[in-house]
Amino acid sequence: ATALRDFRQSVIYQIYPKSFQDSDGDGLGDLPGVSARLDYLQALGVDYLWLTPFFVSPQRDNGYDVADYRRVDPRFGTMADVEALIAGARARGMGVMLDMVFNHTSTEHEWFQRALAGEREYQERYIFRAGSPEQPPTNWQSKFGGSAWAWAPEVGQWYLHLFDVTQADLNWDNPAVRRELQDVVRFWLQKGVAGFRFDVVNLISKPDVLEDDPAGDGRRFYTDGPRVHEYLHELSRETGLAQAVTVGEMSSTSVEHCILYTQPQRGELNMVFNFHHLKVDYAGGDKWTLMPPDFLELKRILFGWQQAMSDAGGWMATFWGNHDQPRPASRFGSDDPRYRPAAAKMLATAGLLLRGTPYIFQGEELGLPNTRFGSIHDYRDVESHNAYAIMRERGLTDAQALDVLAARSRDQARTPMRWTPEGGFSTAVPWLADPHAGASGLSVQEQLADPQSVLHHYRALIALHHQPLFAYGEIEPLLPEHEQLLAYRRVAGDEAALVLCNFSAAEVAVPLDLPDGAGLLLGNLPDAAPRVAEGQGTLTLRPYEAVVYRLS
Ligand code: TEU
Repeated sequence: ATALRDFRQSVIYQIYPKSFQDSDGDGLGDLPGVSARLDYLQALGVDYLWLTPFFVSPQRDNGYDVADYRRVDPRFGTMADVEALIAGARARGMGVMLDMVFNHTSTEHEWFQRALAGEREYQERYIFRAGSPEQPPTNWQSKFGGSAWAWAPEVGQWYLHLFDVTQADLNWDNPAVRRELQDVVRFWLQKGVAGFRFDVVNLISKPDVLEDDPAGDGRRFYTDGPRVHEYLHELSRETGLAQAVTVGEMSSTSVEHCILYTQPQRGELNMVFNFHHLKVDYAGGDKWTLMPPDFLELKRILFGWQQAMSDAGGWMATFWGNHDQPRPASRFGSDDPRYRPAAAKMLATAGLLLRGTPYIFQGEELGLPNTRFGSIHDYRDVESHNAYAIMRERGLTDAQALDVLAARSRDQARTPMRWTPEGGFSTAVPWLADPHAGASGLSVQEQLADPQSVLHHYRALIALHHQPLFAYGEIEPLLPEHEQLLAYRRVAGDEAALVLCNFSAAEVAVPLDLPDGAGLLLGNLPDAAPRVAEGQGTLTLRPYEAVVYRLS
C-alpha cells in the first residue's frame, strides 16, 4: 500500500460514527457504514480518518464513557468491521486514527465496578477520597456543571469526575494504570491503526494534594498538571507512538505547554488542539452566555498561537469545529441564504491554509448550519441537558434556553451526515433528528454535482494544503487590526502566496499592491482573478469573498 502522508502535509477528517452512515437500519451510524463511504473520503483528498470512540460504552457521553478499551460496542459493529475499515482505508492511502479516552473510564468499566466492590487494588486506579457525604473533598466543579465529586455509598467515599458523574477520573500516578493504558495503545497499533487522538489528555496529572480553588473551579490545579509531560513521554516511549500520528486534545491549556507537548525532540505528541479561538463568542468566558464572535480577538489568538508555535518548533492542529462545537458555518460564517455557501467557503479558506494540520469535521465540507430544535426533548447531549436545567434555574424561559442551545449545543454538530436531499443516513428514524431533511443544496449528492459547491471548494483547498508551500511554509499575518479581513502570507523560499478572507457581508477595499505576475490560485466567487485594473494599491473584496493569490 502507498505510504501514508507526513502529518504536517496532511488533512485529517473527523468522523462521528454514530452520525455518519447507518448500514443496518437501526438509526445509529456504524463501522460498516463508514467503510461504505471510503471512496467519498478518498475523492475528497483527506489523508487520515479520526473516528470518535466506538468502544463498549453505556453511551451516557456518546462513547467518551468507555467501559472496555479493547472491545467494539455491538451498536457500532465487530472487531472484523474495524479491521475491514483499517484495511479499506489503507488500500486508499488513508490511515485510521482512534480516540483514546484515558483521563477517565465509565463507572461501568470492570475496574470501577471492582473498586465499588471493595477491591483496594482497583480503588487505587481512581481518585477516591474519604469524607462525610455532606462535604465533598474540594469545591472543584465538573465541566458538565455541578460538583466534580460524587459520593459512592458502596465504599463510603467520594470519587473525582471532571466530566459526567458516570465518568470517573483515572489515577495516572498509579503505575498499574499507566501500564494498562500502554497495553491498550499497543493493542490497537498491532491492529494497524495509524494514529490516535487523546481525549483531554492534559488533565491526566493531578496534584498530590487536592485543595479548594478559592477563585474558580479547580482547573488551575489539574490542567497541564505536574507530571503531564512525563506521563505523555513515557506513553510514547513505552508503546512506540513515534511511528504513529498523534494529536492531544488540550482543555484550557497554555501555548507554553503546547510548545512542550509538540516539540519533536521531546517525544510526546505530534500536534495539539487548543480551544481558545473557539471562546471568542463566550460572553464573560461563559459558553452559555451569547455574544457575537470578537473578530479581532479571534485573529489575535489564531495568529499569536501560529507565531509562537512556529517560532518554537511546535505544531498546531487547526480547526473550526468538531463534535463538541456548533457548526462553524453559522458561528463564524452566515446563516443568510444569500451568503451561506460563500461564507462557508471563505471560512474554509481561512482555516485550511494556516500553518499546521487542518481537521475537517464531518458535514463541515457541506457548509451545514446550526438549527433551532423546538424542544429540549429533541436534544441528546448530556452537557446540553445539564446546561438547559441550569439556564432554567437561572430564570431563562424555555424559548430563551432553546435559543442558547441552538447556538451552542454539541448536538448541532452531531446531526446525521447528509448524503442525499432526503438525508441518506439511515432507513430508520435517526437517533438524533436530521433538521435539514428536504433542504436543498445541503447534501453530498447535490454538491458533487455543483462545481461551485462548498464541497468542491474543500477539495481544492485540501489539494492546496498538500503543496509544500502551504504545508511547511512560514506564515506572516497581515492587517491584524482590520475589522473585516483575515489575511496572511505563506512563504517558503522564493515561493509565496497571499490569503485574503472577508468575514463580513460588506464589500471591502484592501490597501494592497499585488506584484506583477501575481496569479489566482483559488477564489470562492466567480471572476476572482486579481482586479489590479482598478488602479494600483487597492483590491476590492465582495461580501464573504476569499481569494488565494500566488505572489511568486
Ligand atoms: O471534550 C473535552 C471538553 O472539554 C469538552 O467538554 C468540550 O470542550 C466542551 O464540551 C465544550 O463546551 C472531550 C470530548 O471531546 C467530549 O466529547 C467529551 O464529552 C469530554 O472530553 C469528556 O470525555
